[in-house]
Amino acid sequence: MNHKEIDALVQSWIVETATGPVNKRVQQIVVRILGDLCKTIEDLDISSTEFWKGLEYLADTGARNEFGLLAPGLGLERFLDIRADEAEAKAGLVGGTPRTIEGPLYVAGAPKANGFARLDDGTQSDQADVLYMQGTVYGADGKSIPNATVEVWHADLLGNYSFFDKSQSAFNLRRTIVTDAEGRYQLRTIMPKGYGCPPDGATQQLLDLLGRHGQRPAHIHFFVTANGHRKLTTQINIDGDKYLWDDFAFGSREGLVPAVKQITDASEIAKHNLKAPFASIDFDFNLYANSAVAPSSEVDRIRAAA
Ligand code: MBD
Ligand code: FE
Repeated sequence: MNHKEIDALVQSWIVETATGPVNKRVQQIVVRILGDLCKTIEDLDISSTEFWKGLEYLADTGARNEFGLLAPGLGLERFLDIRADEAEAKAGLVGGTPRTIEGPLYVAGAPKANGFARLDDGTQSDQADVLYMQGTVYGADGKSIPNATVEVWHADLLGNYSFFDKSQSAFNLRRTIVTDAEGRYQLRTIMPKGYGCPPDGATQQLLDLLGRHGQRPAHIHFFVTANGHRKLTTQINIDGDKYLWDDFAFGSREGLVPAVKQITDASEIAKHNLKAPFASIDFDFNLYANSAVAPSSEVDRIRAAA
């Protein structure tokens, strides 16, 4: 069959059969994806067995709730970011802190703190390096923003996230920090480790067939929100990680790899209520003002909440 014949068939199945109200956007998308799929089946001579194995794979991915992991693993979440960057640039929004993927592991409702929060519950303190991270949230006018919200979440030493890992305490390594009068935030936590896809999961199963690994470098996630400004979804990476520029989810970006300083000065150690040297990261967030022309920076997707 040629592509024109396939298009005609898809029209006959999806468009010409409509007898009730049509959601034109859904119809447009279904016709396009169905047509592209039929063309793929034709061009690659996909067998019936291959087709059903593919459907079974998608069903398994859904049953394991892994579509949120497969999407970044295939580059799709990065693709949405590239398009969002392009739309912002077109709207004249440039120079802010780069966005990067949200990933599937955010949980709404983390405890709120003013100015400062300790993220870790102390369980892994024996094995972990202490990390302090601090900075200022700036608006489009270059002025710091008091009462901005910095939501932060990251993995533990095993690469696991609380809530999804039921062995961790509630909201371990998750907080919502409200900036102080100078627009500053500060957090104390444990230095995170990288994440690996569940080895027996659907995402890793496909990655194996593609000869790819399922590892992410150590990173810390942020949502930064403030009145009058666009929501920023981003991460920082921990410099020196073996997977820093080899992230299976394509989340690493220039501008999101701050220096990690080792603080060894005795008075600094004492000031932070510590007894040993610790790591420190300075990182500011630069937001864009709300824009009437750029697409919304709020992404409506189902997120866990606790
Ligand atoms: C993560 O921690 C993550 O951030 C992404 C994008 C995918 C899987 C695990
Ligand atoms: Fe993550």
